[in-house]
Amino acid sequence: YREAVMIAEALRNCRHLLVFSGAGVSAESGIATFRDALSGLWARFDPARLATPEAFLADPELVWGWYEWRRQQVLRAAPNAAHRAIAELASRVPRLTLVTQNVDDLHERAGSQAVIHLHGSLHAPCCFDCAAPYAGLDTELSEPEQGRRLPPPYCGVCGGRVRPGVVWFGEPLPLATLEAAEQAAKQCDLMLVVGTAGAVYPAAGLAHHARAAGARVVVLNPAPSALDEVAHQVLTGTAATLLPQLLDD
Ligand code: BV8
Repeated sequence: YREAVMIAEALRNCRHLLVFSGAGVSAESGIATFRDALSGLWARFDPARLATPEAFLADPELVWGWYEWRRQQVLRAAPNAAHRAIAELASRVPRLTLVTQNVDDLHERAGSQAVIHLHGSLHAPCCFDCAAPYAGLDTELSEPEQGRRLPPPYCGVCGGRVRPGVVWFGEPLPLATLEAAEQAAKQCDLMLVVGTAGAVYPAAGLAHHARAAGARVVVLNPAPSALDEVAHQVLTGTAATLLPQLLDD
């Protein structure tokens, strides 16, 4: 508890707060994180192998079905207390930058603005060949619980296959997005690392940049993470429990 009081104190005095979120923030909205076993049709796949351009080219229907099943989960989910607390924090500090690794829109639906999505979004599909945005996704999905293969739609501009608007393993992050995140990491004086295993780069590198630039780095996670070693403080607990507490102190 003393730890939380120390952080509440740091929050009151901070100029620029950087919040860096991972799949753990959406866990309490019922959205499975990468490390939770995949279910149904994809149970036997390794997500890091499925979230690649190679997997999509090898079997577009398997991969597109997986993303549509995940998009349905997001459409059916609601932001939780962690998303709401992060949105509320923006009115408690002079400046807040929110950088997320998540591909859902729960931060936005909780009221956060100008969210930096390092790994893209489930809601922004584009053409695999010409990158033209695809606007034809249904918002009413009826994917079976155990999932199914689905042929991806075709691009209206070039006829290529539509892909999810996410950054796959082996693909570069959008440069401007990454630069904006790295800028915030270097300028912030307090960084909250919430709900991420911190295993994926270059995203996880933001905590190292913030620490090197003199910011106070605090990890919030129920389990040990790869970023505990770069943190000044580690708060053990779930995001939906810990973040609202920071607002109360
Ligand atoms: C690139 C979109 C180069 C897709 C995602 C060896 C060493 C270092 C790096 C590499 C390496 N080999 C390869 C690489 C590079 C690779 C990488 O980092 N691999 C890792 C696995 C080692 N990175 C890349 O490929 C990146 N690109 O490097 O390009 C390049 C440059 C130029 C030209 C060409 C190429 C691209 C990485 C982006 C991948 N896309 N997402 C999709 O979503 O399908 S990453 C994806 O997995 C998620 O976005 C998330 O960030 C990540 C991990 O998922 P999870 O584990 O579920 O989430 P998280 O890590 O957040 O863990 C859950 C956490 O929540 C846990 O800690 C848990 O304790 C906690 N938790 C659970 N419940 C709660 C909770 N916390 C709070 N409250 C709770 N209730």
